[in-house]
Amino acid sequence: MLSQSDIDHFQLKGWLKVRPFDDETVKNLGTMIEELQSTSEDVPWLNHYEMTDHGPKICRTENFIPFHAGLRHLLTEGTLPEMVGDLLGEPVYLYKEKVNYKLTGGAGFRPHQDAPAYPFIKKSISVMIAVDASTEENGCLEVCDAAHQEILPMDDRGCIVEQWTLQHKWHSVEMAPGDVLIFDALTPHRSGSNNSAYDRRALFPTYNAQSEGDLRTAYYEEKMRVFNESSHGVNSVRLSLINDFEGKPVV
Ligand SMILES: O=C(O)CCC(=O)C(=O)O
Repeated sequence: MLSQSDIDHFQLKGWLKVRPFDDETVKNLGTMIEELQSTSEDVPWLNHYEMTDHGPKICRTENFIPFHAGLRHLLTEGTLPEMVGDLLGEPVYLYKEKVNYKLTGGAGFRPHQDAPAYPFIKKSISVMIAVDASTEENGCLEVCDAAHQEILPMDDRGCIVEQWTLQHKWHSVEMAPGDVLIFDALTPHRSGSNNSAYDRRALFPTYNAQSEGDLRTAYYEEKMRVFNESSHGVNSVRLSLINDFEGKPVV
């Protein structure tokens, strides 16, 4: 499915942008994300909210594949897990899944690697599937090339220390709806806030090697255990086991 030059690009740079889906699949993706977004009351999955200059907004939905057959199919069968398996060198399990909405006025994410936020696994790969166009103006992802060999020095939020961030070159990865960015859990990335009039919704599944086990349930149990025991403080919205999100809480 991926060419050798795709695999070489991923191994060298720590990320790869591809466009594997037909128009129908991209259209269905938009419809499925609308379904998640518009069901806000009494949902069996996990929704998170942030306060923006335009009022409270949903910022993330996660742990939804047990309840949505279409998204379960997209994330666990066929193209996506096969491509990620080609890059990881063996078949993969879905480790976790989330939608980051970044609606107009939504906040960005500090420079970080995903690996410190992912217990139980040594190696994982995340995927960003653009639902809306993702641009510099509405807070697209920015990455550092070829810096995915090790865990980098972190601050007390679990984010990459400022000194490293300032000394390395970051570049934007703009995406059209349906574009797919695959990146190593050690690839440094960050994103700005959405300063445009257009939402920037994206679906992010993360996969681990099957040889490490099927750990999705264990991941969400651990995440909820930690969330119930501690917080990032009253001024933060807690989305992750690290404190990378810059959004303000809804009070
Ligand atoms: O959605 C974004 O802009 C960045 C997402 C991200 O880095 C994360 O959720 O860890």
